[in-house]
Amino acid sequence: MSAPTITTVDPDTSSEEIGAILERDGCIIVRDAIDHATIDALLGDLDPYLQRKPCGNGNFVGYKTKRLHSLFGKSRRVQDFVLHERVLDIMDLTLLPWCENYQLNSNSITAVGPDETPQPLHRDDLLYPLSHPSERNATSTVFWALSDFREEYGATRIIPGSHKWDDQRVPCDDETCAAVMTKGSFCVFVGGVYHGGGRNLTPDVWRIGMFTGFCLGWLRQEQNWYLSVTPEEVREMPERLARLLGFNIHRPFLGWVQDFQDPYDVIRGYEELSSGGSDLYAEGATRPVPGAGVRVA
Ligand SMILES: O=C(O)CCC(=O)C(=O)O
Ligand SMILES: [Fe+2]
Repeated sequence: MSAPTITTVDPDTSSEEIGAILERDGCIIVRDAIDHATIDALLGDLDPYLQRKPCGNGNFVGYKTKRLHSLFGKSRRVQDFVLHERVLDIMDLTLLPWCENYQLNSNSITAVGPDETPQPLHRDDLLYPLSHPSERNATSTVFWALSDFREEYGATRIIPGSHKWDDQRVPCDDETCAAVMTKGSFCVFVGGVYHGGGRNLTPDVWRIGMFTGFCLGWLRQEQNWYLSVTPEEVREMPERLARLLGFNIHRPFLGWVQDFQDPYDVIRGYEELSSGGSDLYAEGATRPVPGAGVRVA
């Protein structure tokens, strides 16, 4: 059997081609998708926090790995990665068939330090009690290389095609391949794909990655953004970002405030637009919303 590989494409590759690769492998690398100046600006903002941050203390989070969360308050550059046009195109492909809108699930730095041991192989959709294989993806993770990802630096290991495995099959290390990619590239893997951080064999190189994970719009998000960003920050950020964080409604009835209002309207102070409640969403509850893929028989 030939060794598995992760297909790498240029950022201008067509969505059709990317979609076909993702359907087959559940993962893909898009090379050189963001410029180094943007990455360096991000890392410059985050560096004081990363310096202070202790390493983890567990098999999954690592012992020589630093994880940094709640990044929106730490750098305005984060949004360039979350709202990256190609990233959102790919989320449209991997999540939009099963929801009306998807949302940000998690957004963290994982900086794998010298001498770190491999993270256990896992599926990111382990958050939810799902069986595999599934006709739909619950999550889709984008993993940005903020430094060069080489195998010996601890590049993420991935098992292409493992989104099609059932829950009995146990992943083995020799089935993985390293997501080798240059700084500025990103790797995408859907929720059912087994992966894990790699072993860092170097005495002095930190492998720095940032995941921007997304999930279906009708699932609970992994990170609670409502307490991670302030209302003032939400008012100042682009509407698309606010909606991705969950200041949004998923029809027919998820996430409304007060009189069935859209939380984005409420946080922007549009309370006076309240209609006093309406049957608009109630009607949606008795029939499927076109395109939403929600079964409400
Ligand atoms: O750091 C990595 O390479 C992968 C991290 C990861 O998969 C996770 O924490 O869920
Ligand atoms: Fe993961």
